[in-house]
Amino acid sequence: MFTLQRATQIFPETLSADVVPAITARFRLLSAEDQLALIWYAYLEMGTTITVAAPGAARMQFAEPVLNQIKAMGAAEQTQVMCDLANRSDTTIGRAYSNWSVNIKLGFWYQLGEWMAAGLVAPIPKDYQLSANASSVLTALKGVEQGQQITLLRNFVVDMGFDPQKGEGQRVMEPIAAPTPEDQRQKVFIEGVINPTVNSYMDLLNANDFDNLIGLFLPDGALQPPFQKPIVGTDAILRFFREECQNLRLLPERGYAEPTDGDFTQIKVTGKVQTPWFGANVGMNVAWRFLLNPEGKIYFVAIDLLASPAELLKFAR
Ligand code: 45D
Repeated sequence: MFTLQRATQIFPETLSADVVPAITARFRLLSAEDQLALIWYAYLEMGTTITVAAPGAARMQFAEPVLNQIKAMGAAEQTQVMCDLANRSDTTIGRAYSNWSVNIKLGFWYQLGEWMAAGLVAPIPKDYQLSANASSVLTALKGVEQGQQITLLRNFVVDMGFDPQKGEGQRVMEPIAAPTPEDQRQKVFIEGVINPTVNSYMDLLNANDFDNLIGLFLPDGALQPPFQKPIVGTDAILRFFREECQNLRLLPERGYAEPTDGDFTQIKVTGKVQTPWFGANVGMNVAWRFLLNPEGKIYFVAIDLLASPAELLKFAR
């Protein structure tokens, strides 16, 4: 029978973007000053081809007190706060930051970036010289696909701050928007796959209908986001959906299904995902690897960020 460990290994030929954890590991070894400057240069350069959507007020309200506190500081103190975040130092702001959901963290940095550009918050010094290692990490980052670049930036932002509980606490998250009304929902079509669970999964996630979406999972089911450990159990998965999956756009293209041990079914689907931060500007190439029990409930699903567009078409037998 399937254990979670075995489930994670279905469709072993799927090549995920290993450059992302590799570049992230090299980034972590850099000094805080280098980290901030590198992100700044990468962010500026990306801004010439894609624009990030300004976060709405509902998202920003939680970061606002800290943002205003930083804006009121002198330049040296502002730089110190940003370095402390990058260093994961134990500070009041570092602790507040670590309790925010991913999207609040991104919104916080979005605002700081705007203020740095406007001269309201200490910018990266004009004559700042990246170390040789930092330059090489920046070159590596510029060389990967756009979907991989934004994943890297997101990783960098998620890793900052000081979390004494290592993510075990109750996170502050933005309010949950109402699901899309039934009559405005669109249905996906997946070439090669006719499976009601998989289609419902895509359609319900696209409609922000997390309460019905979670009903597709077995109570001890698991979901594995890109480069993360599986999230196990419906309580934890539902929380993850509410916290990180609002307004995603799933654009599955094709796939195939086959029976496997114990009357389970394994289904691999490839396609694109868009994040509300960049909209249709960036399509991330992903694979979904589903393992369904004989009743069609989800025991396991992994989402992989693919190494290259060629992976979209690869279905080995
Ligand atoms: O340090 O089926 C400055 C799941 C300089 C769910 C800055 C999914 C200083 C199930 C520039 C100011 C979620 C798994 C910093 C599917 C400094 C499911 C600012 C997949 C930090 C399909 C930097 C979803 C800034 C996926 C503002 C794959 C950076 C979603 C902003 C992927 C970066 C979403 C932003 C991604 C990055 C979003 C906004 C990768 C956003 C990335």
